[in-house]
Amino acid sequence: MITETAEKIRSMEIRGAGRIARSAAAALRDYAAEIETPDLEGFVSGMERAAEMLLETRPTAVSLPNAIHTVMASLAGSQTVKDARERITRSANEFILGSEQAVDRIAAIGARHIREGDTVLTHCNSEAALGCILEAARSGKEFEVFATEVRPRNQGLLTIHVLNDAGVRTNYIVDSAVRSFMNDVDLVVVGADAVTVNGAVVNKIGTSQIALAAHEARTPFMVAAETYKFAPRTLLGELIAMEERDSGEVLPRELQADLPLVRVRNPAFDVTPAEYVDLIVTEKGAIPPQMAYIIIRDYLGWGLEEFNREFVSRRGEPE
Ligand code: RI2
Repeated sequence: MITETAEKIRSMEIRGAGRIARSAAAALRDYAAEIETPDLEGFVSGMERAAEMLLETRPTAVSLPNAIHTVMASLAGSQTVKDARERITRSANEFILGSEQAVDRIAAIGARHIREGDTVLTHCNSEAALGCILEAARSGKEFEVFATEVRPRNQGLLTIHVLNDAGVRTNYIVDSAVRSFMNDVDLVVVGADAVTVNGAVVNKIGTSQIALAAHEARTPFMVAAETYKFAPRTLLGELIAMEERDSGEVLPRELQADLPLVRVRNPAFDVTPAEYVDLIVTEKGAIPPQMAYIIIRDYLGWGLEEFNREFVSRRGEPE
């Protein structure tokens, strides 16, 4: 079960930062129910191995470690295997429900920023970003969307199907056409895989170019991100690992074989600095990117004490 979910996340059969977080929480819960061991120690080490396996699948979306650590933290203080199992189940279910509610809340808040007659551009296939667009459509507003193709995995195809089914008029463009249309766009809405303490947004490759084009055209750039996509460890100077996927996704390996001097690169994400982001819509409200630390402190529990504890545990006591 764990190996199956891990493989689906790695191969992107399960994808999207929120979805992978929820499916990891569900996999831990289901694994906890099936581990057969009479002693707590065996149970905990089995769960730790499972957590490790899920953590290794994809490195960038912070929602994944945040979900796994939340569920695993519930094991602290458990007395028996039964108790531990119940804690994992409760915590995983709470995470999944909280995540679904967060996406709904973000949709409600984000939709207000889409106005009647607007042209909205989105990139990739973000549940949180699309939620805002779909909610605006549900509320009866008439507007138009530009959706990018999103090479090399073409997640834009998923997006245009959803928009079409929801009755939203949509233009489908190749990634490189963004700047040509930017002057017609009133608002860019994208999701996030991670948000750092200084408000930088990590999202699907191409996002930062779109942000640059939006900045140049003075088009507002809005990010839809649940609080569990904020990365507390960036407080310690930790960088978000950028996934580079198999080059065969960009150019079939057979074709690469004829081009010995060509190295095909396939970074899956990029970083948009805070200065290109106008608004981050979270389930707790919309914030400017400069307020990212408030989310990390107030909702992810990383205040001064936690920072110092973690800092000392890495570097040792100061002299
Ligand atoms: P939600 C996706 O990553 C995209 O980068 C998308 O913008 C982001 O996760 C957030 O998606 P991938 O799994 O959580 O397609 O909003 O690599 O669905």
